[in-house]
Amino acid sequence: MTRILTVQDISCVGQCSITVALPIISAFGIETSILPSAVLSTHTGGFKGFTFRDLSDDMPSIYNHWAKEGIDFDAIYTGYLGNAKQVDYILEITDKLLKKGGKLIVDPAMADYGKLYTGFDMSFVDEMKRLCDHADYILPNLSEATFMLHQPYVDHGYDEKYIEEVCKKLHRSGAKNVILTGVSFHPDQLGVAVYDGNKTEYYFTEREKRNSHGTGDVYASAFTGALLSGKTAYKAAQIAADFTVKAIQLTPADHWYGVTFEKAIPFIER
Ligand code: PXL
Repeated sequence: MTRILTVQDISCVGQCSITVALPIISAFGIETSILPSAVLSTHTGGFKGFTFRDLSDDMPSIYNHWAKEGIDFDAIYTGYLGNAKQVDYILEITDKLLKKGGKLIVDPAMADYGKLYTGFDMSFVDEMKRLCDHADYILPNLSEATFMLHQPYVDHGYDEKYIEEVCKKLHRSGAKNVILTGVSFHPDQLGVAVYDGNKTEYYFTEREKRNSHGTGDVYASAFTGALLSGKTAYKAAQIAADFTVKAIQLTPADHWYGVTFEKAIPFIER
């Protein structure tokens, strides 16, 4: 039985991070253990006065207990982190608890639309980049990728050469496979570039007209579930894109803080 560990926050309300990862990865029939990076009353994208408890100090005792119990994982999938010092903890977990041949999947969840999420700065970005340099798969959106490369964010008007250069730079500094989301060469389309160190493959869907919160987490969770089910990275990227689009389509217009991905789960290609 495949068992993975996901490291990201618990946003108690908000349809993101762990509350999204658990049901989606479970839908692929994969056991998912959690290591919460922080507990927030809501996510940070539009709610005011949210609570935030950084769980960094609890992490070592949690994973040291797992080490004593002989618990290990087929993959480790990380998302939103509560503090830059968690990068070292994740690298230690990878070293101690990731099975031989297991995969480290990093979604550097920290920015969107050219802006860092509330609470993050460039020193956090540089630490997240260091984590990405150790990963088998990274899933940055274009904002996160350009922040990590210290390049200006460009939201349209670029070409394939530009996208491939972004992927190559991230690959050159260590990430083995780059799944770059939020790529668009045409206003009506949105897609993903999948770079494995040799070739770049693209997958596009019709662009949904609204901006939705939490879709990066829906995407990365579905990618992880599909990849760990034995799909290729390209096929997993495609399954995750189709699922995310379906989730957006099934979200009522007045539902502002997330996507109702729950309704799309029966449509996941497995
Ligand atoms: O969806 C990414 C995410 C995860 N966790 C928290 C967030 C966000 C995005 O804003 O605020 C706490």
